[in-house]
Amino acid sequence: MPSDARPGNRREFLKRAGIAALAQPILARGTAWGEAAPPAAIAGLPPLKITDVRVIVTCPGRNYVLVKIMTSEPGLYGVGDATLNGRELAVATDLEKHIAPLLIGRDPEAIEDIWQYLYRGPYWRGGPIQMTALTGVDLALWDIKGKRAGMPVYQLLGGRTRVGALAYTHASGNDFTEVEDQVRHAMERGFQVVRAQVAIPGLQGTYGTSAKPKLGEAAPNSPATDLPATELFEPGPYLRTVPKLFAHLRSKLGDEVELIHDTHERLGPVEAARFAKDLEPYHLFFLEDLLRPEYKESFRLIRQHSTTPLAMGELFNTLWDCVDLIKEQLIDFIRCDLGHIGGITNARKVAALAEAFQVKTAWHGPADVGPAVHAANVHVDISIPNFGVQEMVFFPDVTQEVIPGAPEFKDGYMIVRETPGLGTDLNEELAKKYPYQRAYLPTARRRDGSVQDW
Ligand code: KDG
Ligand code: MG
Repeated sequence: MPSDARPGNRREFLKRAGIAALAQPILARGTAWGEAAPPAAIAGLPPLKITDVRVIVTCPGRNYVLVKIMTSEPGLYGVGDATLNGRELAVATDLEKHIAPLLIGRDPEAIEDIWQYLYRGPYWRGGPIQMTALTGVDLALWDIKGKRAGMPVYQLLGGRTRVGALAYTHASGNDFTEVEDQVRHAMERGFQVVRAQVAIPGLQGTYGTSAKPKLGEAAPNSPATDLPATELFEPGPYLRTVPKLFAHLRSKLGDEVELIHDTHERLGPVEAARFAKDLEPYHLFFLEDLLRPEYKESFRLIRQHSTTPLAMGELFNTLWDCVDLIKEQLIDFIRCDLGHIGGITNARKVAALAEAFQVKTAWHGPADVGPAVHAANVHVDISIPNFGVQEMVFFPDVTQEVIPGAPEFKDGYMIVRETPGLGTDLNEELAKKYPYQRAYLPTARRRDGSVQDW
């Protein structure tokens, strides 16, 4: 029976609203005129209400935004992550000033209803800032639900489909030998899948490598402060260098290790098609994010020319961003960021859509989303049928002290904690010792000074 259909609650609500004559089921949902939905009694447990929403911004190693949702049950709270790299304070303000007041008094068990209310309710929907804020709330609510049920979240999603989530890590270097050494190192640690990036000769700073623009080499509008560094990108040297890297890696490491490369949305359609074709002989696990997210239709051209498996999606914010690429089978892996697409609630829908079209998941898992997102990734990974691979990071000790409970890496797989909820937490007192520090992602330009996607 739907929670709010219970005779007692419904009568009380209608009486309060003074609209007994309009006693239609739709009004009994309780959200009309700003009323919070009446809390439900579930399996003998008393009704639950959200009593407080705390937003914590902290920098244990790097900036993270956390959402802590308190409930009317003593000691029961959930923690979500709402970190958006370089725009942390915009998300924190959205949560504090606009979203928190809407949540007080609501039933935290009604996750889908709250999700819909926060997504469609404000009319001006979507975008990375609002969708990251929504993720923070969504993850905290799933955490509460799991804790209340006494189960890890993956159990609530249908239970296990696999023992762990096949994980990949990053290898990079200033030259091919350095990258090769790092791939070997990752393989020794147990990784079966490794992403490989190399510095491009002649360019200042290369995405995914430690090659940074040298001081004094940065563009004049990029002073050496905590403002963004400027990198230089040219497609020619990039397109010539990367296939040679993979030729080197295959000749030195053989065929068994699975290799990934991230283009970071930098190429035009013909360049991308040629690049995917040039990489074909090296049998990549996938080639990631070839094009800007605005140009999804150009994936048709790439598909016509190459059998290199394609992955796309870390900049997507909605289910609808994914629809065309999936239903036309233009990609092989959908790699949304659970932290920026509205959390577990939306990821499940993306995964189900992908399942229908033979597309697998490869959720984004960088260091700039916090442990709660990484935990959410793995809860979804191990409960869906069409999981592909999971990007992961090893969080530094300081991050793990402030935000404990990130999933663990074991023999090539991510293993989620068996504790109720997401398995992650927040040490609020310790978090205060690490205040926010302004930081930006780098930006990029072409040789002629024009803006290039970073
Ligand atoms: O904030 C930007 C990073 O999340 C992104 O550069 C990482 O592309 C990335 C990846 O695949 O991990
Ligand atoms: Mg990427």
